[in-house]
Amino acid sequence: MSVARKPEHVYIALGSNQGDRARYLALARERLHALPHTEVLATSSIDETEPLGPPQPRYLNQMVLVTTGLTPQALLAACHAIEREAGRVRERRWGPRTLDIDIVRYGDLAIAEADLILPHPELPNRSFWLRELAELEDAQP
Ligand code: A4P
Ligand code: MG
Repeated sequence: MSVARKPEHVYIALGSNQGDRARYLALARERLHALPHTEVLATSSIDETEPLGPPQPRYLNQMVLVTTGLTPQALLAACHAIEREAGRVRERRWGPRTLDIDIVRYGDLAIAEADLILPHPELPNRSFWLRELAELEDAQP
């Protein structure tokens, strides 16, 4: 994993709508905290939300604030590895999943690469993300 940056504050969105949803969110929080040069600083409360996209079970959503020295690409790869550990099978876009981890904001970075767009383009459209983000920002000293 490449470490090429001074630590940045990163907001990461967790979502689950299959299996033991709360346990998958807990697994994600634990694994993120265990990543090198990474610490979970704060966690939002958990929302139960109506599914966006095709009909599917309701989601549990939660946002976490981490500080990390990992590059955005290294962090994305780590998030995908945690999703795999949760047994996620990629079937269709916006379909049901045991665990989804999206990087919402990485410091002030704005990039649009093939596999990583920051800030996450859906942020303005997801009321639960906006609520969770505001909760974490309010909690900052
Ligand atoms: N990717 C690009 N930018 C990012 C980023 N900032 N963070 C790429 C994470 N990934 C990013 O994602 C597809 C690709 O997006 C990744 O390989 C990565 O390179 P994916 O997780 O494989 O597929 P996906 O999750 O099905 O698609 P996408 O576009 O990530 O969908 P979302 O936004 O994750 O939506 N309803 C409720 N209520 N709550 C939810 O959390 N989530 C979804 C999935 C649908 N409906 C929902 C919820
Ligand atoms: Mg995703």
